[in-house]
Amino acid sequence: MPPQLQNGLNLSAKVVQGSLDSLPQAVREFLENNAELCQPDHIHICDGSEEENGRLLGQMEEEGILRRLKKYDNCWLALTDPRDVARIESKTVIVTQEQRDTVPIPKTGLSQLGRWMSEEDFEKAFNARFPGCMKGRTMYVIPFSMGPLGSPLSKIGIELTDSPYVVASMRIMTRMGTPVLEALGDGEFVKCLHSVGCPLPLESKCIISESKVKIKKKAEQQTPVGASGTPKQGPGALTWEGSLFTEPLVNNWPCNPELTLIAHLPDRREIISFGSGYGGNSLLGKKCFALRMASRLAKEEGWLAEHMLILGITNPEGEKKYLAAAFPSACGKTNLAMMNPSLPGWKVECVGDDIAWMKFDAQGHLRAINPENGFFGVAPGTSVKTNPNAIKTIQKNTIFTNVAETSDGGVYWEGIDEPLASGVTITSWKNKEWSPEDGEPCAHPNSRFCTPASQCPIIDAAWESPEGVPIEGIIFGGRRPAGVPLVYEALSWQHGVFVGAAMRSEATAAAEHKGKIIMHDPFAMRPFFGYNFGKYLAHWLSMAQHPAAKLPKIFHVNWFRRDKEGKFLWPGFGENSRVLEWMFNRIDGKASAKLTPIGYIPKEDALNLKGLGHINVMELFSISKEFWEKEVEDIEKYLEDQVNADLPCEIEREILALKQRISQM
Ligand code: TSX
Ligand code: MN
Repeated sequence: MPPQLQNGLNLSAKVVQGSLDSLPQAVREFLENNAELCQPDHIHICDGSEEENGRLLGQMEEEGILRRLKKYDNCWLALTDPRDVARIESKTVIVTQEQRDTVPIPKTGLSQLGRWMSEEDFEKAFNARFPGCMKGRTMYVIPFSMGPLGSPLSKIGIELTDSPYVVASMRIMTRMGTPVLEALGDGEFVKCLHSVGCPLPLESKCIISESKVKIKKKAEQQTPVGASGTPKQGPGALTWEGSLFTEPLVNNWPCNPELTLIAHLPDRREIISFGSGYGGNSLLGKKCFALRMASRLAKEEGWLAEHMLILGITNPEGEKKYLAAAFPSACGKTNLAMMNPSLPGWKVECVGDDIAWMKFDAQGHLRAINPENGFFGVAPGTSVKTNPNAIKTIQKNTIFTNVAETSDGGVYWEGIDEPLASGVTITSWKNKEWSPEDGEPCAHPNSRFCTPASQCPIIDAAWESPEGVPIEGIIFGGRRPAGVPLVYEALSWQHGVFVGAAMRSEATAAAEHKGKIIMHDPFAMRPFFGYNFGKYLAHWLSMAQHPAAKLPKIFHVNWFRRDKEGKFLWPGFGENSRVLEWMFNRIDGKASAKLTPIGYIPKEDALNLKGLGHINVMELFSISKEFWEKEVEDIEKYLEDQVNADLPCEIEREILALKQRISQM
């Protein structure tokens, strides 16, 4: 049968691996419909095998997409187009019938809690991008499981992509291949479609047929995909024909920054990503599925999908507990997840460093799985001192992106804290000879390692347990140079939910500001909410209504408080085990606490400081009336403005109660 007539569809693509007949019917239909639309030359159904992976890596090496790092075993370096280095919030949308299903309508200005696109605008944007977008390329079919295969807490997705980099990365970050299709059977799956948006041959770039001038203008304006939808320019005017713009690829990294769009359609269980190969935009199992889509599913199904690490901690008596922790960026979440405790006899083991799916079981235990299979971690700052377990993890089978390369085939980045052997030179992420005097970083600040979780020396024995691990404590945190004590414990579940909603952290401001500012990042989920944050808060509060729920204790930590000279008051890293010890004992009812207006803090001597040298405990734990008056006011303003009519009254009550307690200081 000629390929065009397969299944009666106008399918011109040739299946080069796997067979359509072996696919579950719904997967086959999903694939055929999109192959017809995107018109790839080839279709490759991924089996997930070692051989397949080896072939893809070799092929990418030949095409100059990857370089082998000869200093290590099966490690690779990808350098991206410098325009495609990070997630782009302004081009990430959730499509629902009603705007309010996606975001609360703010009192003033724009919502910072997500971006809505109407179904009509999405339809236009989709049709302007996908027809013919994979011409000359191979469409890979990636069956993947988020969570251990077969776990009742796991979910399956199928990603169609024209990027072999995505295939190799998804193989690390998820359980991928034929066993997933077998587990799927006729079950439900999330439909994921991804294209780099660069059909071949390259001279047929996407153009706007009206006039050259208009396109240029549009590109200069950098029109974001506004809350109101697509740019004014009717997307119907876009076509793939012609060859007005012949832009050579940068670093052999295909992407289409002008047309980048990452869309979530929760009602249809679909994720659609165009124009970017960068991990957060293209590895659709991670942020798109495991956080945005999953948080919506979790609300419907009565569980929690959270931006949290999971760790196991064992005391010298051999008793073990699991904790989950949410931190905004630049707080060292991966470092905590893989920490070596300084306290003698204590052990920390890693279940996951980024995402937790949690559900109360029939006994009322909050059971958590890590839906991922690898770590996609920020490289700069990772060193033998800050995270020895991560350094050991990435020695083999790892894909690095946008780090620098040493002339002996190793990796390099800011804060790697490794001396360079004499004569060894560095090539920066921009593929140029680099020296420290250049004034530019050698690695991109958002450069990454993508590495198998199984290689982590302290991976927890139960990290793939299908029933999940029992979470007894939840930690929120932030990078707060002033005002916020090292640790405090919430007064109740409701108060803990408020503490999550009130999370703030020091962040590098947008280019126009310069310097650091304290940003709101509720639950460390601000860019990842899959639905209205007000409804998300109500969902968290509703967990207390679960008939059998043994609610975990909720804590807030701040490793980053500074003294008047700007010095950190707390040594952090392995010494954070002292804070975890206090939490551990609080959960067991064995550690004493002092009630303050913001929550419980360790009572005199309850925090183990043995062998630490001088710590200014007074300053580390001081709670100033002046600071907290301002803090609660800022939080109230933010929540009233951003969550507005959708702010649950329980949270309003927590704000008032906190104000009251502070006023009585
Ligand atoms: O990851 C960090 N953690 C958590 C570790 C388990 N970092 C790095 C943050 C950047 C991602 C930290 N930085 C931590 C921390 O607890 N604390 C600090 C601040 C700090 C930095 C350097 C020192 C101390 C504190 N150095 C000395 O005291 C010598
Ligand atoms: Mn993350």
